[in-house]
Amino acid sequence: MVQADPRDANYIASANKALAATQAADYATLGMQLARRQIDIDDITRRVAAFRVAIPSWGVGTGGTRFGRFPGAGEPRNVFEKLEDCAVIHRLTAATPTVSLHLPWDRTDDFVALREHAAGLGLGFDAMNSNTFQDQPNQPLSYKFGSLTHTDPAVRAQAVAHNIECIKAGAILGSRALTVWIGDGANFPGQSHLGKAFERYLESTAAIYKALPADWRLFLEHKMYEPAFYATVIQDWGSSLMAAQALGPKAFCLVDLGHHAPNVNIEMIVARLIHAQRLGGFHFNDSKYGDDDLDAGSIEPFRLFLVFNELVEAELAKAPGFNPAHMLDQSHNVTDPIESLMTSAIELQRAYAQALIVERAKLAGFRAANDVLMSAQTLKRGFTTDVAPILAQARASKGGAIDPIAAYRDSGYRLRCGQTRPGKQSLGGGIV
Ligand code: LRH
Ligand code: MN
Repeated sequence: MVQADPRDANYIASANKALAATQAADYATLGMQLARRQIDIDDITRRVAAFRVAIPSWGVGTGGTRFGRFPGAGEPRNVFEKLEDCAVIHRLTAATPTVSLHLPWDRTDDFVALREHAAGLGLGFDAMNSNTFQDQPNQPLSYKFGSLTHTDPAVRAQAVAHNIECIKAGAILGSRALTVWIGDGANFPGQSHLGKAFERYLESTAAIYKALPADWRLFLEHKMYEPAFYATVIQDWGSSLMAAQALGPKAFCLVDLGHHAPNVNIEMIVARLIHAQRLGGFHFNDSKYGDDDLDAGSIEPFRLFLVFNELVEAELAKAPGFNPAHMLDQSHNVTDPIESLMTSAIELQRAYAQALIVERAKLAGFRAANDVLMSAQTLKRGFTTDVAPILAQARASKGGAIDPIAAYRDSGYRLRCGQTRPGKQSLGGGIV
Protein backbone atom coordinates (compact mmCIF):
# COMPACT_ATOMS: atom_id res chain seq x y z
CA MET A 1 0.00 0.00 0.00
CA VAL A 2 1.36 3.40 -0.98
CA GLN A 3 0.38 6.78 0.48
CA ALA A 4 -1.17 8.27 -2.67
CA ASP A 5 -4.18 10.40 -3.54
CA PRO A 6 -6.42 8.10 -5.62
CA ARG A 7 -7.74 11.22 -7.37
CA ASP A 8 -4.28 12.05 -8.71
CA ALA A 9 -4.02 11.51 -12.50
CA ASN A 10 -0.36 10.43 -12.29
CA TYR A 11 -1.15 7.91 -9.58
CA ILE A 12 -3.93 6.42 -11.72
CA ALA A 13 -1.69 6.37 -14.83
CA SER A 14 1.03 4.51 -12.90
CA ALA A 15 -1.53 2.05 -11.54
CA ASN A 16 -2.76 1.40 -15.10
CA LYS A 17 0.73 0.86 -16.53
CA ALA A 18 1.02 -2.66 -15.06
CA LEU A 19 -2.38 -3.66 -16.47
CA ALA A 20 -2.19 -2.01 -19.91
CA ALA A 21 -0.79 -4.98 -21.89
CA THR A 22 -3.35 -7.48 -20.62
CA GLN A 23 -6.15 -4.96 -21.13
CA ALA A 24 -5.05 -4.33 -24.73
CA ALA A 25 -4.94 -8.06 -25.47
CA ASP A 26 -8.38 -8.70 -23.95
CA TYR A 27 -9.82 -5.70 -25.78
CA ALA A 28 -8.43 -6.90 -29.13
CA THR A 29 -9.87 -10.39 -28.57
CA LEU A 30 -13.33 -9.05 -27.73
CA GLY A 31 -13.05 -6.66 -30.67
CA MET A 32 -12.56 -9.59 -33.06
CA GLN A 33 -15.44 -11.49 -31.44
CA LEU A 34 -17.80 -8.51 -31.85
CA ALA A 35 -16.58 -7.74 -35.37
CA ARG A 36 -17.88 -11.18 -36.38
CA ARG A 37 -21.27 -9.82 -35.23
CA GLN A 38 -20.78 -6.67 -37.32
CA ILE A 39 -20.33 -4.65 -34.11
CA ASP A 40 -17.61 -1.98 -33.88
CA ILE A 41 -16.13 -2.31 -30.37
CA ASP A 42 -14.75 1.27 -30.40
CA ASP A 43 -18.23 2.65 -31.09
CA ILE A 44 -19.58 0.72 -28.08
CA THR A 45 -16.67 1.91 -25.92
CA ARG A 46 -17.33 5.55 -26.85
CA ARG A 47 -20.98 5.21 -25.89
CA VAL A 48 -20.17 3.48 -22.60
CA ALA A 49 -17.56 6.18 -21.85
CA ALA A 50 -20.30 8.81 -22.26
CA PHE A 51 -22.57 7.06 -19.71
CA ARG A 52 -23.06 8.99 -16.46
CA VAL A 53 -24.64 8.09 -13.14
CA ALA A 54 -25.02 10.36 -10.11
CA ILE A 55 -23.75 9.37 -6.67
CA PRO A 56 -26.15 9.68 -3.69
CA SER A 57 -24.43 11.84 -1.06
CA TRP A 58 -26.07 9.65 1.59
CA GLY A 59 -24.37 6.61 0.08
CA VAL A 60 -20.75 7.50 0.97
CA GLY A 61 -21.41 7.02 4.68
CA THR A 62 -22.13 3.57 6.14
CA GLY A 63 -25.85 2.79 5.98
CA GLY A 64 -27.91 0.87 8.47
CA THR A 65 -31.22 -0.71 9.19
CA ARG A 66 -33.70 -0.15 12.01
CA PHE A 67 -31.80 -2.78 13.92
CA GLY A 68 -28.46 -1.04 13.83
CA ARG A 69 -25.68 0.69 11.95
CA PHE A 70 -22.01 -0.31 12.14
CA PRO A 71 -20.00 2.69 10.96
CA GLY A 72 -16.71 2.00 9.16
CA ALA A 73 -13.43 3.88 9.52
CA GLY A 74 -13.08 7.43 8.25
CA GLU A 75 -16.74 8.22 7.71
CA PRO A 76 -17.34 11.60 6.06
CA ARG A 77 -18.59 13.95 8.79
CA ASN A 78 -20.20 16.60 6.60
CA VAL A 79 -21.22 17.25 3.00
CA PHE A 80 -17.80 18.70 2.13
CA GLU A 81 -16.07 15.45 3.11
CA LYS A 82 -18.80 13.47 1.32
CA LEU A 83 -17.86 15.31 -1.90
CA GLU A 84 -14.19 14.40 -1.41
CA ASP A 85 -15.15 10.73 -1.35
CA CYS A 86 -17.43 11.21 -4.37
CA ALA A 87 -14.43 12.67 -6.22
CA VAL A 88 -12.45 9.47 -5.54
CA ILE A 89 -15.29 7.44 -7.10
CA HIS A 90 -15.43 9.72 -10.15
CA ARG A 91 -11.67 9.89 -10.72
CA LEU A 92 -11.28 6.10 -10.62
CA THR A 93 -14.42 5.17 -12.61
CA ALA A 94 -14.68 8.31 -14.78
CA ALA A 95 -18.44 7.73 -14.76
CA THR A 96 -19.89 9.68 -11.81
CA PRO A 97 -19.35 13.45 -12.33
CA THR A 98 -22.43 14.49 -10.35
CA VAL A 99 -23.76 14.09 -6.82
CA SER A 100 -27.39 13.97 -5.72
CA LEU A 101 -27.82 15.78 -2.39
CA HIS A 102 -30.40 15.17 0.33
CA LEU A 103 -31.69 17.98 2.56
CA PRO A 104 -31.46 18.50 5.45
CA TRP A 105 -28.83 15.71 5.72
CA ASP A 106 -26.52 17.85 3.50
CA ARG A 107 -27.64 21.28 4.72
CA THR A 108 -24.88 23.89 4.92
CA ASP A 109 -25.07 27.61 5.53
CA ASP A 110 -22.94 28.31 2.43
CA PHE A 111 -24.13 26.58 -0.74
CA VAL A 112 -21.93 28.85 -2.87
CA ALA A 113 -18.85 27.51 -1.02
CA LEU A 114 -20.20 23.99 -1.50
CA ARG A 115 -20.60 24.58 -5.25
CA GLU A 116 -17.02 25.86 -5.44
CA HIS A 117 -15.69 22.98 -3.36
CA ALA A 118 -17.43 20.56 -5.75
CA ALA A 119 -16.12 22.37 -8.83
CA GLY A 120 -12.60 22.14 -7.39
CA LEU A 121 -13.10 18.38 -7.18
CA GLY A 122 -14.47 18.19 -10.75
CA LEU A 123 -18.01 17.51 -9.54
CA GLY A 124 -21.46 18.94 -10.25
CA PHE A 125 -24.92 18.29 -8.82
CA ASP A 126 -27.81 16.15 -10.06
CA ALA A 127 -31.34 16.06 -8.60
CA MET A 128 -31.93 17.41 -5.10
CA ASN A 129 -33.85 15.16 -2.70
CA SER A 130 -36.26 16.55 -0.10
CA ASN A 131 -36.97 14.86 3.21
CA THR A 132 -40.37 15.06 4.85
CA PHE A 133 -40.17 11.48 6.11
CA GLN A 134 -38.27 12.42 9.32
CA ASP A 135 -38.84 15.12 11.93
CA GLN A 136 -35.92 17.49 12.45
CA PRO A 137 -34.94 18.96 15.84
CA ASN A 138 -37.16 22.00 16.68
CA GLN A 139 -39.44 21.30 13.72
CA PRO A 140 -42.78 23.03 14.50
CA LEU A 141 -45.10 20.33 13.14
CA SER A 142 -44.50 16.55 13.01
CA TYR A 143 -44.65 14.34 9.95
CA LYS A 144 -45.78 11.34 12.04
CA PHE A 145 -49.08 11.17 10.19
CA GLY A 146 -47.80 12.37 6.83
CA SER A 147 -46.34 15.39 5.14
CA LEU A 148 -47.57 16.54 1.71
CA THR A 149 -50.78 14.55 2.29
CA HIS A 150 -51.26 15.27 6.02
CA THR A 151 -54.87 16.10 6.95
CA ASP A 152 -53.63 19.34 8.57
CA PRO A 153 -53.02 22.04 5.93
CA ALA A 154 -50.36 23.61 8.18
CA VAL A 155 -48.28 20.41 8.05
CA ARG A 156 -48.72 20.25 4.27
CA ALA A 157 -47.61 23.88 3.98
CA GLN A 158 -44.52 23.12 6.10
CA ALA A 159 -43.65 20.21 3.80
CA VAL A 160 -44.18 22.29 0.66
CA ALA A 161 -41.95 25.02 2.11
CA HIS A 162 -39.17 22.48 2.71
CA ASN A 163 -39.35 21.31 -0.91
CA ILE A 164 -39.15 24.92 -2.12
CA GLU A 165 -36.08 25.38 0.13
CA CYS A 166 -34.52 22.37 -1.66
CA ILE A 167 -35.21 24.00 -5.05
CA LYS A 168 -33.60 27.25 -3.91
CA ALA A 169 -30.48 25.45 -2.63
CA GLY A 170 -30.32 23.37 -5.81
CA ALA A 171 -30.54 26.48 -7.98
CA ILE A 172 -27.38 27.84 -6.28
CA LEU A 173 -25.60 24.53 -6.85
CA GLY A 174 -26.58 24.16 -10.51
CA SER A 175 -28.97 21.25 -9.97
CA ARG A 176 -31.92 21.09 -12.37
CA ALA A 177 -34.31 18.65 -10.72
CA LEU A 178 -36.04 17.84 -7.45
CA THR A 179 -36.91 14.29 -6.43
CA VAL A 180 -39.88 13.97 -4.12
CA TRP A 181 -40.27 10.71 -2.22
CA ILE A 182 -42.68 10.73 0.72
CA GLY A 183 -43.41 7.90 3.13
CA ASP A 184 -47.00 9.14 3.57
CA GLY A 185 -49.57 6.35 3.94
CA ALA A 186 -51.46 4.20 6.41
CA ASN A 187 -50.65 1.20 8.56
CA PHE A 188 -54.22 0.03 8.97
CA PRO A 189 -57.33 -0.13 6.75
CA GLY A 190 -59.59 2.75 7.73
CA GLN A 191 -56.72 4.94 8.94
CA SER A 192 -56.85 7.20 5.88
CA HIS A 193 -59.22 8.03 3.01
CA LEU A 194 -57.27 6.63 0.04
CA GLY A 195 -58.84 9.01 -2.51
CA LYS A 196 -58.61 12.19 -0.47
CA ALA A 197 -54.98 11.46 0.47
CA PHE A 198 -54.11 11.37 -3.24
CA GLU A 199 -56.00 14.64 -3.83
CA ARG A 200 -54.00 16.29 -1.03
CA TYR A 201 -50.82 14.97 -2.67
CA LEU A 202 -51.80 16.58 -5.98
CA GLU A 203 -52.63 19.89 -4.26
CA SER A 204 -49.28 19.97 -2.40
CA THR A 205 -47.11 18.89 -5.35
CA ALA A 206 -48.88 21.47 -7.52
CA ALA A 207 -47.56 24.15 -5.14
CA ILE A 208 -44.04 22.69 -5.43
CA TYR A 209 -44.41 22.44 -9.23
CA LYS A 210 -45.33 26.13 -9.37
CA ALA A 211 -42.01 27.00 -7.64
CA LEU A 212 -39.89 25.08 -10.19
CA PRO A 213 -37.53 27.23 -12.31
CA ALA A 214 -38.36 27.03 -16.04
CA ASP A 215 -35.61 24.52 -16.88
CA TRP A 216 -36.17 22.22 -13.89
CA ARG A 217 -37.87 18.82 -13.68
CA LEU A 218 -39.85 17.31 -10.82
CA PHE A 219 -39.25 13.58 -10.23
CA LEU A 220 -42.00 11.70 -8.39
CA GLU A 221 -40.72 8.53 -6.73
CA HIS A 222 -43.21 5.72 -6.05
CA LYS A 223 -42.71 3.00 -3.43
CA MET A 224 -44.91 0.01 -2.56
CA TYR A 225 -44.46 0.15 1.22
CA GLU A 226 -42.26 1.27 4.19
CA PRO A 227 -42.54 3.20 6.31
CA ALA A 228 -46.29 2.72 5.75
CA PHE A 229 -47.22 -0.94 5.92
CA TYR A 230 -50.81 -1.02 4.57
CA ALA A 231 -51.22 1.74 1.96
CA THR A 232 -48.68 4.23 0.56
CA VAL A 233 -50.10 7.31 -1.17
CA ILE A 234 -47.72 7.01 -4.19
CA GLN A 235 -47.54 3.23 -4.06
CA ASP A 236 -46.86 2.35 -7.67
CA TRP A 237 -46.04 3.66 -11.11
CA GLY A 238 -49.72 4.10 -11.90
CA SER A 239 -50.25 6.59 -9.07
CA SER A 240 -47.00 8.32 -9.98
CA LEU A 241 -47.92 8.61 -13.67
CA MET A 242 -51.41 9.92 -12.86
CA ALA A 243 -49.83 12.58 -10.65
CA ALA A 244 -47.16 13.55 -13.22
CA GLN A 245 -49.78 13.90 -15.97
CA ALA A 246 -52.01 15.96 -13.64
CA LEU A 247 -49.15 18.30 -12.62
CA GLY A 248 -47.78 19.25 -16.03
CA PRO A 249 -44.98 18.73 -18.58
CA LYS A 250 -42.12 19.23 -16.09
CA ALA A 251 -43.28 16.34 -13.86
CA PHE A 252 -41.85 12.86 -14.41
CA CYS A 253 -41.77 9.44 -12.75
CA LEU A 254 -38.62 8.17 -11.04
CA VAL A 255 -38.14 4.40 -10.82
CA ASP A 256 -36.29 3.14 -7.73
CA LEU A 257 -35.63 -0.53 -8.55
CA GLY A 258 -36.18 -1.56 -4.92
CA HIS A 259 -39.64 -0.06 -4.61
CA HIS A 260 -41.64 -2.88 -6.20
CA ALA A 261 -43.09 -6.18 -5.06
CA PRO A 262 -40.83 -9.18 -5.74
CA ASN A 263 -41.18 -10.46 -9.35
CA VAL A 264 -42.72 -7.26 -10.65
CA ASN A 265 -41.64 -6.77 -14.29
CA ILE A 266 -39.77 -3.48 -13.84
CA GLU A 267 -38.52 -3.33 -17.45
CA MET A 268 -42.19 -3.37 -18.53
CA ILE A 269 -42.89 -0.37 -16.26
CA VAL A 270 -39.90 1.39 -17.84
CA ALA A 271 -41.26 0.65 -21.33
CA ARG A 272 -44.65 2.13 -20.38
CA LEU A 273 -43.16 5.29 -18.83
CA ILE A 274 -41.02 5.77 -21.97
CA HIS A 275 -44.19 5.44 -24.07
CA ALA A 276 -45.92 8.03 -21.86
CA GLN A 277 -42.82 10.29 -22.22
CA ARG A 278 -42.71 10.50 -18.40
CA LEU A 279 -39.61 8.49 -17.54
CA GLY A 280 -37.69 11.00 -15.39
CA GLY A 281 -34.96 8.69 -14.17
CA PHE A 282 -33.80 5.97 -11.87
CA HIS A 283 -32.56 5.16 -8.42
CA PHE A 284 -30.49 2.12 -9.21
CA ASN A 285 -29.81 -0.53 -6.56
CA ASP A 286 -30.68 -4.20 -6.11
CA SER A 287 -32.84 -6.27 -3.78
CA LYS A 288 -33.97 -9.81 -3.03
CA TYR A 289 -36.92 -9.17 -0.78
CA GLY A 290 -37.88 -5.54 0.08
CA ASP A 291 -36.25 -2.15 -0.38
CA ASP A 292 -32.90 -3.68 0.51
CA ASP A 293 -30.85 -0.95 -1.22
CA LEU A 294 -28.10 -3.42 -2.11
CA ASP A 295 -25.43 -2.77 -4.75
CA ALA A 296 -26.80 -2.46 -8.29
CA GLY A 297 -26.39 -5.67 -10.28
CA SER A 298 -25.42 -7.67 -7.19
CA ILE A 299 -28.59 -9.80 -6.94
CA GLU A 300 -30.45 -9.59 -10.27
CA PRO A 301 -27.94 -8.57 -12.99
CA PHE A 302 -30.18 -10.01 -15.74
CA ARG A 303 -33.06 -7.77 -14.60
CA LEU A 304 -30.72 -4.76 -14.71
CA PHE A 305 -29.71 -5.78 -18.25
CA LEU A 306 -33.39 -5.99 -19.27
CA VAL A 307 -34.00 -2.47 -17.93
CA PHE A 308 -31.05 -1.17 -19.99
CA ASN A 309 -32.34 -3.11 -22.97
CA GLU A 310 -35.49 -0.91 -22.82
CA LEU A 311 -33.31 2.21 -22.52
CA VAL A 312 -31.21 1.23 -25.54
CA GLU A 313 -34.33 0.44 -27.59
CA ALA A 314 -35.65 3.94 -26.73
CA GLU A 315 -32.28 5.55 -27.50
CA LEU A 316 -32.10 3.80 -30.90
CA ALA A 317 -35.70 4.75 -31.66
CA LYS A 318 -34.97 8.36 -30.62
CA ALA A 319 -38.05 8.13 -28.40
CA PRO A 320 -39.58 11.60 -27.92
CA GLY A 321 -38.96 13.16 -24.48
CA PHE A 322 -36.46 10.43 -23.60
CA ASN A 323 -33.84 11.88 -21.24
CA PRO A 324 -33.65 9.78 -18.06
CA ALA A 325 -31.48 10.90 -15.11
CA HIS A 326 -29.44 8.02 -13.72
CA MET A 327 -28.70 7.96 -10.00
CA LEU A 328 -27.64 5.31 -7.53
CA ASP A 329 -29.58 4.98 -4.26
CA GLN A 330 -28.01 2.40 -2.02
CA SER A 331 -27.25 1.68 1.63
CA HIS A 332 -23.82 0.22 2.30
CA ASN A 333 -24.14 -1.59 5.62
CA VAL A 334 -21.20 -4.03 5.43
CA THR A 335 -18.89 -2.81 2.61
CA ASP A 336 -16.70 0.24 2.09
CA PRO A 337 -19.18 2.67 0.51
CA ILE A 338 -16.60 3.95 -1.98
CA GLU A 339 -15.92 0.42 -3.22
CA SER A 340 -19.63 -0.40 -3.46
CA LEU A 341 -20.45 2.80 -5.34
CA MET A 342 -17.57 2.31 -7.79
CA THR A 343 -18.62 -1.30 -8.38
CA SER A 344 -22.26 -0.29 -8.83
CA ALA A 345 -21.45 2.45 -11.36
CA ILE A 346 -19.47 -0.14 -13.32
CA GLU A 347 -22.37 -2.65 -13.14
CA LEU A 348 -24.62 -0.05 -14.76
CA GLN A 349 -22.03 0.48 -17.51
CA ARG A 350 -21.86 -3.31 -17.91
CA ALA A 351 -25.64 -3.61 -18.36
CA TYR A 352 -25.55 -0.71 -20.83
CA ALA A 353 -22.68 -2.25 -22.86
CA GLN A 354 -24.42 -5.65 -22.90
CA ALA A 355 -27.62 -4.02 -24.18
CA LEU A 356 -25.67 -2.04 -26.81
CA ILE A 357 -24.13 -5.20 -28.33
CA VAL A 358 -27.46 -6.99 -28.84
CA GLU A 359 -27.81 -7.79 -32.57
CA ARG A 360 -30.98 -5.71 -33.04
CA ALA A 361 -31.59 -6.48 -36.73
CA LYS A 362 -31.34 -10.24 -36.13
CA LEU A 363 -33.63 -9.88 -33.09
CA ALA A 364 -36.23 -7.96 -35.10
CA GLY A 365 -36.15 -10.72 -37.74
CA PHE A 366 -36.68 -13.52 -35.25
CA ARG A 367 -39.45 -11.53 -33.52
CA ALA A 368 -41.24 -10.91 -36.84
CA ALA A 369 -41.01 -14.64 -37.58
CA ASN A 370 -42.19 -15.46 -34.02
CA ASP A 371 -39.08 -17.54 -33.62
CA VAL A 372 -39.42 -17.38 -29.86
CA LEU A 373 -36.32 -19.32 -28.96
CA MET A 374 -33.94 -17.43 -31.27
CA SER A 375 -35.47 -14.10 -30.15
CA ALA A 376 -34.72 -14.95 -26.50
CA GLN A 377 -31.27 -16.33 -27.40
CA THR A 378 -30.34 -13.29 -29.46
CA LEU A 379 -31.26 -10.88 -26.66
CA LYS A 380 -29.50 -13.00 -24.01
CA ARG A 381 -26.30 -13.19 -26.09
CA GLY A 382 -25.72 -9.57 -25.17
CA PHE A 383 -25.97 -10.45 -21.48
CA THR A 384 -23.72 -13.50 -21.70
CA THR A 385 -20.89 -11.65 -23.50
CA ASP A 386 -18.08 -10.60 -21.14
CA VAL A 387 -17.79 -6.87 -21.84
CA ALA A 388 -15.24 -6.16 -19.07
CA PRO A 389 -12.52 -5.08 -21.58
CA ILE A 390 -14.91 -2.43 -22.97
CA LEU A 391 -15.65 -1.09 -19.47
CA ALA A 392 -11.93 -0.86 -18.58
CA GLN A 393 -11.14 0.78 -21.95
CA ALA A 394 -13.92 3.32 -21.41
CA ARG A 395 -12.48 4.21 -18.00
CA ALA A 396 -8.86 4.35 -19.17
CA SER A 397 -9.84 6.46 -22.21
CA LYS A 398 -11.01 9.16 -19.80
CA GLY A 399 -8.16 8.96 -17.28
CA GLY A 400 -9.89 6.46 -15.02
CA ALA A 401 -8.42 3.28 -13.55
CA ILE A 402 -8.36 -0.04 -15.36
CA ASP A 403 -8.87 -1.66 -11.92
CA PRO A 404 -10.53 0.96 -9.65
CA ILE A 405 -10.82 -1.25 -6.56
CA ALA A 406 -7.11 -2.19 -6.62
CA ALA A 407 -6.08 1.42 -7.26
CA TYR A 408 -8.30 2.61 -4.40
CA ARG A 409 -7.06 -0.03 -1.93
CA ASP A 410 -3.42 0.45 -2.86
CA SER A 411 -3.74 4.21 -2.28
CA GLY A 412 -4.45 3.77 1.46
CA TYR A 413 -7.16 6.46 1.18
CA ARG A 414 -9.57 4.83 3.68
CA LEU A 415 -6.82 4.27 6.23
CA ARG A 416 -5.83 7.93 6.01
CA CYS A 417 -9.47 8.99 6.37
CA GLY A 418 -9.59 6.89 9.52
CA GLN A 419 -6.72 8.99 10.86
CA THR A 420 -7.87 12.41 9.63
CA ARG A 421 -11.59 11.94 10.33
CA PRO A 422 -11.83 10.75 13.90
CA GLY A 423 -15.06 11.53 15.48
CA LYS A 424 -18.70 10.82 15.82
CA GLN A 425 -19.76 7.26 15.19
CA SER A 426 -23.52 7.03 16.00
CA LEU A 427 -24.38 3.37 16.49
CA GLY A 428 -28.19 3.86 16.46
CA GLY A 429 -30.38 2.33 13.73
CA GLY A 430 -31.49 4.06 10.59
CA ILE A 431 -30.49 4.41 6.94
CA VAL A 432 -27.74 7.05 7.58
C1 LRH B 1 -36.84 5.84 -0.09
C2 LRH B 1 -35.64 6.29 -0.91
C3 LRH B 1 -35.71 7.71 -1.40
C4 LRH B 1 -34.68 8.45 -0.59
C5 LRH B 1 -34.33 7.56 0.49
C6 LRH B 1 -32.95 7.75 1.01
O1 LRH B 1 -36.76 4.49 0.19
O2 LRH B 1 -35.42 5.39 -1.94
O3 LRH B 1 -35.25 7.83 -2.70
O4 LRH B 1 -35.05 9.69 -0.26
O5 LRH B 1 -34.51 6.27 -0.04
MN1 MN C 1 -34.79 6.04 -3.88
